[in-house]
Amino acid sequence: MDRRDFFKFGLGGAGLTIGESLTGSSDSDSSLSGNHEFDHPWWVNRLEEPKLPVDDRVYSRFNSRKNVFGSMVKYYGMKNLKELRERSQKKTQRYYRENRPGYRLQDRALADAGWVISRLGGLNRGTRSWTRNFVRTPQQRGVEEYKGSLGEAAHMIKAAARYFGAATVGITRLDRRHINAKERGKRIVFEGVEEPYGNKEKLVIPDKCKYAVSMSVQMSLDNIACSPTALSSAGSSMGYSRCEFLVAGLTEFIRGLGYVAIPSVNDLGSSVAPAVDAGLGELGRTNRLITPEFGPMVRLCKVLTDLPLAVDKPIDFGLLEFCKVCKRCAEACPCNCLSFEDEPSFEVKGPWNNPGHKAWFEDSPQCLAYWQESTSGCSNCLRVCPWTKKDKTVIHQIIKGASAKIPALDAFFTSMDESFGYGRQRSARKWWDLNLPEYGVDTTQGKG
Ligand code: B12
Repeated sequence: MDRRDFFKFGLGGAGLTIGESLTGSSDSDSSLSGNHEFDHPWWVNRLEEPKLPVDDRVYSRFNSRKNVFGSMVKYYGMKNLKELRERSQKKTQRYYRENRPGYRLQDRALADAGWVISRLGGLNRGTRSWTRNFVRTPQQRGVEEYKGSLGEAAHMIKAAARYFGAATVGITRLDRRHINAKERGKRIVFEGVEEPYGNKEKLVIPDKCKYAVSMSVQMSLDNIACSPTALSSAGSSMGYSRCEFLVAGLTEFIRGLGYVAIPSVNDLGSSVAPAVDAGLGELGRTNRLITPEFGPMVRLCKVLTDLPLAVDKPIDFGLLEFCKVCKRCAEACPCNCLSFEDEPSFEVKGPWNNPGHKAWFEDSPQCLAYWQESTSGCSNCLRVCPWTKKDKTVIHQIIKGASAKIPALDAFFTSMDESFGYGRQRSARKWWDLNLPEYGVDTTQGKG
């Protein structure tokens, strides 16, 4: 039986029954009706607290120096690092000589070029400057700052975020513990000031910035499917450039309303934690966010603001239970860096993790070392995740809904997904012949 037949005669029939009964129950459940057009599919529940707990005695602000990029020499040793880089360079040259698909000049040039807009910004720099760029203030226009109810303001911000390229957007009260304590040698502090500012020692966030707008940007599945090659890296780099455009646009918009806005992509603090709080998704076995709409195929960014906004709640779509039995990301990891433990835990793998939150922590130095070994980065854990799906066929919606509501089916769905060949590496040579949509992503996906 092939995939089509299976859907037609097999689970398709059973699935429709499950789907109908689940859909039926959703109508009467007011907690699922959510807040207007940006809400998730019907099978997603809102919760008061994220499912994975935080230990308040331990969880605190992270020094970004401890992540793998900040402490390479410490985690690998100078000698190993040098050898790793030399090996990587030699391999890169060999791949050029072999004209190996996914590692040719055009593949690598695409991956590099994908960074083009991202490179215009950094922590309080360029497109991510903490001060107004060019937008005119209400004062300059001779009017008062924007005034709307919390709900109206949130509605407006979400519309603007979508317009600037967000796939999904959520709002949370800012948990300051998610903001790095230190970055690029500067302390990040909160002070009772009107405007954010920076000097040689510190970066200052005004106390009044109490909200975080968390946003996801889709990555091209056709690119990530080619992991681990330069074409999958192009999926990441393009995602970063689109995040850059998104946060730059949204911050200028908020400033134009007369409020403070601080843009952030990878800098400033965790992008994953506020996304969990704002209900964009759940933390998965990858130790990354998995969304109901796009699975793990999203990059994340955020904007901090003092514009008063209605906030969203965290979500539950059965992901935690799913990840407990699936483990495909861990199996597909070429450097064994992901956890195979059944349960997430407070126990960190090393100083590169921030203790005090429950997760499936990963061995990050192994992951980054493999980026060198592969010569082009890696996204295997994203490629194989059963939540990574391109189409929005009814059957996938039904399966996602069934998984959200009936965890006992998770193991079955995982094995079916694998036997149907989902998640296999695709041809990097053929990528160039695909008739891709804009930015390589289907922007109508996830809205069904
Ligand atoms: C440094 C970094 C890495 C390092 C590893 C992290 C480290 N410990 O050094 C390396 C380079 C290896 C890496 C690899 C990858 N990364 Co990375 N990485 C980052 C970065 C820049 C900083 C993260 C960090 O400081 N971690 C250190 C501490 C905080 O880690 P931790 O304690 O283990 O916590 C992790 C999670 O539990 C969560 N988190 C942190 N605090 C809290 C608190 C709570 C309460 C909760 C629930 C979660 C949570 O975020 C952390 C992610 O590392 C973030 C951007 C950002 N600002 O968030 C991107 C980011 C997390 N990475 C991302 C991705 C996609 C990847 C890769 C898949 C690569 C790729 N192809 O794009 C792999 C996945 C590897 C894996 N599955 O293990 C995305 C994740 C998007 C998503 N859907 O969640 C991010 C957000 C970048 C982005 N802009 O989109 N990454």
